[in-house]
Amino acid sequence: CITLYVNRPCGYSSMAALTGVKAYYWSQFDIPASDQEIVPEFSEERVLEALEVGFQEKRRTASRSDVKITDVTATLTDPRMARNPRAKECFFRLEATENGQNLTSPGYPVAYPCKSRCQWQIRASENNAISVKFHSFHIEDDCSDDFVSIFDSLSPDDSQAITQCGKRPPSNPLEVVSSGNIMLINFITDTDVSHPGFVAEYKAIPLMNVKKCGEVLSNNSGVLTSPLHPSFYPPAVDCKWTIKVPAGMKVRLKFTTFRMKEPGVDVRVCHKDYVEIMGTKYCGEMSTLSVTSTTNTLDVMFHSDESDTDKGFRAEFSAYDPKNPCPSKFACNSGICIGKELQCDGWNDCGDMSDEMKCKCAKDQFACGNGLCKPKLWECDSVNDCGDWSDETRCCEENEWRCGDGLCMPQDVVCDGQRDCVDGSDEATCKTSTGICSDYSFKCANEECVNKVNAECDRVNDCADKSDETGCDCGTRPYKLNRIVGGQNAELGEWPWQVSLHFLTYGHVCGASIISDTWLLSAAHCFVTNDPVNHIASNWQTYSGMHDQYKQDDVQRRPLKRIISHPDYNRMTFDYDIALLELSEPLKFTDTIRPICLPAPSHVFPAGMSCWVTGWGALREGGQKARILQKAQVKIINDTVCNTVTEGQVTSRMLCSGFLAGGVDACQGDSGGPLVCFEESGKWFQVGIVSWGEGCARRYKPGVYTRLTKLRAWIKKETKI
Ligand code: 4AZ
Repeated sequence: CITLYVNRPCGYSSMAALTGVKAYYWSQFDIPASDQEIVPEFSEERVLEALEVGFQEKRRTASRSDVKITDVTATLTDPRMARNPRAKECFFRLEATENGQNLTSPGYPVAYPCKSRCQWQIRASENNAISVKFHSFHIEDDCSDDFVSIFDSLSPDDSQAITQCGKRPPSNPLEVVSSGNIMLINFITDTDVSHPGFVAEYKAIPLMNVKKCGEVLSNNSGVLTSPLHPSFYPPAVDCKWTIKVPAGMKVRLKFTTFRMKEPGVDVRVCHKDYVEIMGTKYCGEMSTLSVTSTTNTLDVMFHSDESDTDKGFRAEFSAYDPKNPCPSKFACNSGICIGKELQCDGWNDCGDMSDEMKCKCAKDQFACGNGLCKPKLWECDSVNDCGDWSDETRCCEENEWRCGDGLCMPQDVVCDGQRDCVDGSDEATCKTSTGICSDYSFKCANEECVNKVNAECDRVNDCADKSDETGCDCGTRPYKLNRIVGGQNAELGEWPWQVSLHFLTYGHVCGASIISDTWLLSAAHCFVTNDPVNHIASNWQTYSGMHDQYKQDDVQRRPLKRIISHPDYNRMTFDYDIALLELSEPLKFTDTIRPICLPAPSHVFPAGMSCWVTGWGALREGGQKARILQKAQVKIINDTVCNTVTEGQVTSRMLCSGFLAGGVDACQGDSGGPLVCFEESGKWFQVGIVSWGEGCARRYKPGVYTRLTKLRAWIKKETKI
């Protein structure tokens, strides 16, 4: 059988007719799967029939003729919704008032029961909306097992639902607002695994505040935001702002936050929630969005439908003179102004590439097939810098294979069971070929060799003794996180292996990463200096689970017991810039404290791969250290290019990562911290340790990192990890 609900036949019972009260009624029908096609024909007549039975059973004086149905919607629904919430004493009728009150899932914070359904019906008085903020939310990760559905209605109509599962960090709580004075929350549970559940605060807020949005703005500059921003915007809202600047001027609008993401929405169409400007609809998540008007007025429309909502947007507008839009600067088509020197430099500074169009390529630049100019150095570096691969095509002869480091090899080296390219790219996409052992094979504990790239901790048993999948409780982060949250602040729990190292009274000095409950990894140059006090373990404190340098909630502080700097560390060249730190007492792993995976010596991180560097280091060269943990996305740079730009200063224990164009990099104070990459197998691996660089974020001066694959054996020898 399939289960069917008749959703929201908003009927008028005889009582309702007298008092003018609107009733929400929903009914469940089981229909044999073979009769599915009758669902669309589900009629008012059928609903009335079902109601009649109810009237008779309850011996009410009312009859079906007293009921007036105004709307019937019928949808197939999850059969688990049919569980009776009352049976488990899990049914609540709540009255939201202006003072916040809490609702909690049963069994919170220990564990909620399995195979149950709970329901909270929330009502507020007229002219109010209901706001619900989940202060803590941790249920099963898989929404097909357990989920919370929140409805902007009193009946579980899927078209008006927000469905959530998993775990959310306190820095990114789920917040929902109704469009009227009713809301329904359903909680379905199936798994046997225990999870704590949730606590949410619900309250009534004046509907006027919820619906208030849009106005005529006639200042020369200002800000506009989606309703209730930075909280989630309410469903079913339409707003319009008209920005009007003096005649002859134009409007520039720059979004500093933009998050209107909904599952199943094509961002090219935006058929659900969107912002519409000059006939274009915008939705999804964007880090850079700027628009300019064609006249002195600009209309901004905002629309949210009945289902999922999000944080919305914040945008700054300003008037500008179209005759001179960017005094002494370059005017991008996107409306922003950038320094003149950034034009035609191979780097997309405008965000819409307009600074890189119609350029005459200089002598040291490569002319891409699509008209862009890129530095010659970027040609054949395995990164698609032009966007059309034209900088990466004419690099080897036709019958040759090009390795990730740019070297050309005969085609037959591909998948011959041996790594001919230094980075293993010739074997990267081949099926496993066991047996043959080379420097680049993964070596199982029983000495067997696996010639599959990145075989360790990829959730597949490649070694007969399964040693490639042992010690793999690492490189995962428990919280559900958003990718871009504006700025580069990390979210709480996003990098649970990051550690802050404090020295004597100096505060944060270096970063480190957690590799086990008693060992951290950092850079030797943090400890081996002119002053021997730096190498005394008791002068250091380690802070794990830290996010904000000024806050210590849920932070675990551990003094150091021992510092092991690499014996070959060279203070002149920074070669072997690695140190192991033993903690005086083991860490207790939590949601915000977890180890990172270490790569096997054979692990391949190909050039061009996007990875992340994190730390509380300086926000720019010579600048102040960050208070909130920072994250930056950087690319692994090809070794030949790395060697060229560092004028031969890199050794095989080093690798470059960043952007040759500059702009994103590690800086002073990030040293010792991790450079991590996410592998398709679902785990994060540490590829490098922040080591050195010429300044920070300078052009052609990427960050240099200690290459962990080369030092993996030393780590194992010292720690047994
Ligand atoms: C430092 O002084 C440092 N741009 C760390 C990283 C980089 C530069 C300096 C890379 O700790």
